[in-house]
Amino acid sequence: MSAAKRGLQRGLLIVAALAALGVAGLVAMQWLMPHGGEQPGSGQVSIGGPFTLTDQDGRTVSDKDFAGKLMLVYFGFTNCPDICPTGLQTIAIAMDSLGGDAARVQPILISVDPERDTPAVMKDYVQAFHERLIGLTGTPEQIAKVAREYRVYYQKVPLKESSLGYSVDHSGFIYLMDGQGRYLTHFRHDVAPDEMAKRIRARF
Ligand SMILES: [Cu+2]
Repeated sequence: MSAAKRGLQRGLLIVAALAALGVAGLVAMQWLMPHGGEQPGSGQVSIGGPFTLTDQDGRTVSDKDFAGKLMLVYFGFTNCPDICPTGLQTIAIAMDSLGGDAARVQPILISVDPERDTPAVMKDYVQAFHERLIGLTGTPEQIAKVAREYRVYYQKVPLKESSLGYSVDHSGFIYLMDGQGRYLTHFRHDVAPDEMAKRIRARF
């Protein structure tokens, strides 16, 4: 094989490898950062889906129970040190600033730590943030299913030095879904409350 041909072949291999990396990167980005999928059915990765879980009073609830309301869906867990409290505080302030229109929005916390977050534990927790906040938990399988639908990453992490035993790493987006449970937009957990309220209002 001539040196020129070998050079060309190596060049093609590098191009192919870069293309593969690019595709893998895009897939990873879509998984971790569900950006741009503003219009349902636009060909973007779909976010959300039906769920059946247990609320903080032990009742079985499904996405259908919230039909007609905008759902503000956040995944977290009650032992979360800072990310969840920040996000939930923001949701609470945004809800209050919506005034009477807050009735058109259902904020929901879904636990990514179903082993520890029983309905009773969830009840104490959600009540501390807002009277309208609903806390949902379920079997590990139910939680895995809804997390998959919402493209939420979560992973147990052992904590050697803590009596808690483990923590749960999780992605921190807050999803806004329409009255039929379809994805509208999402917020970072550190979004300003007035920004959140403004963007919710724009969807009424
Ligand atoms: Cu958290």
